[in-house]
Amino acid sequence: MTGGPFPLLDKVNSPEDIKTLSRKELKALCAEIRELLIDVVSTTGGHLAPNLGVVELSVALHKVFQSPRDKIIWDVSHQSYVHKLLTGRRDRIHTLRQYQGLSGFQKREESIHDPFGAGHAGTSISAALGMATARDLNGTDERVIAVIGDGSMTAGMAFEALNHGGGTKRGMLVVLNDNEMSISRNVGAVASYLSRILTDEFYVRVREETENILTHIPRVGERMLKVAKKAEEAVKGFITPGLVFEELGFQYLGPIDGHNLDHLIPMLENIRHLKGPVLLHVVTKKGKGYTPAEDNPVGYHGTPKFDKEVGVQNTPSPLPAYTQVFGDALVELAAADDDLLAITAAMPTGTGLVPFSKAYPKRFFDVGIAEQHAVTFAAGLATQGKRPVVTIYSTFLQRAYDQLIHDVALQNLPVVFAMDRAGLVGDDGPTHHGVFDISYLRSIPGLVVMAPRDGRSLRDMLHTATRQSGPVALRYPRGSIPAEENLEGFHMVAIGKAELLRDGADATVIALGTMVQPALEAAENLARDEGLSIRVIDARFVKPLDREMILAAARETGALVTVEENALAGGFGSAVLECLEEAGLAVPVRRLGIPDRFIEQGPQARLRADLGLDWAGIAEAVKAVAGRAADNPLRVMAVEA
Ligand SMILES: Cc1ncc(C[n+]2csc(CCOP(=O)(O)OP(=O)(O)O)c2C)c(N)n1
Repeated sequence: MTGGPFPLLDKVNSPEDIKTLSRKELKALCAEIRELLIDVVSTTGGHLAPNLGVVELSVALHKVFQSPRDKIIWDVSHQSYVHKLLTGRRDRIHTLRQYQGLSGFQKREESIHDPFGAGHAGTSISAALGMATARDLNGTDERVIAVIGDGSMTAGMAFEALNHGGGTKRGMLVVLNDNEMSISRNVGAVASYLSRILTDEFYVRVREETENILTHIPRVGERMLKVAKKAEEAVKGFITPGLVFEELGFQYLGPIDGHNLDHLIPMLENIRHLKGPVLLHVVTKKGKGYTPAEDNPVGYHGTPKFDKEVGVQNTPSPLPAYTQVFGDALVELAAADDDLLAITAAMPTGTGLVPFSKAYPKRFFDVGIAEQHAVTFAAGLATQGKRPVVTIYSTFLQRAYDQLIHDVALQNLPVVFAMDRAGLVGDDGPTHHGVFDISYLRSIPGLVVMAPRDGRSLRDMLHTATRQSGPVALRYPRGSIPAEENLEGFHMVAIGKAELLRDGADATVIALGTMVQPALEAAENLARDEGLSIRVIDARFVKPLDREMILAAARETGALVTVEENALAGGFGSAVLECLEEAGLAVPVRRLGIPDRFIEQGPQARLRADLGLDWAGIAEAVKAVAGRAADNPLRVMAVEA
């Protein structure tokens, strides 16, 4: 790694080490941290812009509070890299998001300074309130701090927690890190409200005066602060910028400049002594200090490796990503169907909806980080004859499980769930792997669940999904389609029909989605190297299952291997076993998929290989069952018949 030197950072092994640094040294430390962040993330990839935005805030929090005794909880925690640097993880920072390296998020197993793990948004205030409540029950006096971005503040859970916290009056600090951005520009009424606080001329004046009052009194006790607060209220009259939070029972302070240590530190020192719930509104700039990131905060929210001198380059990959194939297909389908709508929960870029949002702005809805609302909003639209496509990462749809069952499926509403990032996602790790959706969807009556094996089938499945009279979910992975394909036109796919891709007599591999390609390669290799004749079926549907083709394969080849990029518990292979059991067929079956544990971070190919989800792993499993198939009386009967 280049860059540096980092004379101050080199001496920081724990938050204690920054307590003695002068304000001047702390500012120099911030500059070193910025340089190191750019260095590291340019080689590892990761959430650069959010972290550059919280350098001073992280330093100020650790200067003032006593971690790990005091609990600092970062919402989502994609912006916890600076916190990691200050809490003894500097020597491993180059392993960030790498296989067996530091997580890109807070993680309890990783450090005593990480009191709560995350990856999904909107959980920090609830967790903080839980800790504050436990503290009060225990009769101890540690502080609890939740740092939440304005984007994550659009999550319903954040408001549920504010509502509860404001009512309980327990001591906790919520730092609202407001950079006016979610991943994309933040949306909704709260975003407009916060933005009014920042830009309205009156509020700007108030802010300046508030900052003066609150940051220029030397270390004050609560009584002094109350006086200051009174003065502040007098300045503001009836209109206080944080009225909404005040009404929810939080003492609102700010907004203050989150890049100014001379304001941040005294402010935190003062409010440390306050009792009850406090919300400090801090204003920061995403990407602060690195021009390419300041200019393109969306691109640098989460970035692949890049050349730090020139910034991120968009090197077109030879094959399009599934996300892009989906986004393009949706735009095409929308041209022929005025009722087709697209909904995202704060992920227009990640889900490939930007072209749709440009082509059909009135039919595109970014609802904020509000997956539950997204699903029921879609249900409402569907009752009125609209065709909503909820475009969502598999892992985030977990948030809306009851909405899926209670609001969509139970009423048999034609909502399409386009689930991106299904399967192992790679460097984001266990919080983001989309490996549960088959299990959690398969038990819902009336829901069609399918998975394309390539770009062509993704287009056809999407087209088919938008023409059903009930709910449909389709899952597709992170990454590129497997080969160059003809991506023109659309064809209907027969619901519940699998596809026979290769005939064979010694055993059958029934694969789904991403696993079809390696299954074909396994069959190819087994034919060449072992002389085995392996049947390969693309299941296409998890529900309804093509029982006919599966039972025929069991009878005719005598042994089955199922392969899926989903939890084995309750997954596709389980569905096949149930199908055999219902038919009274007993044949050797091997199920390949995700075992009953959380899967670490790492390159997708590596993780798949470790789990036997590549052609070699499939071939192994096939060899193990094919031998047993030969002795299976069922198969003998089938062959004789
Ligand atoms: C439940 C959930 N939905 C979506 C995401 C994807 N996501 C990660 S960070 C982020 C934006 C967060 O914005 P904000 O809280 O303002 O933090 P910033 O990056 O701007 O500092 C989103 C939408 C997520 N992590 N969790």
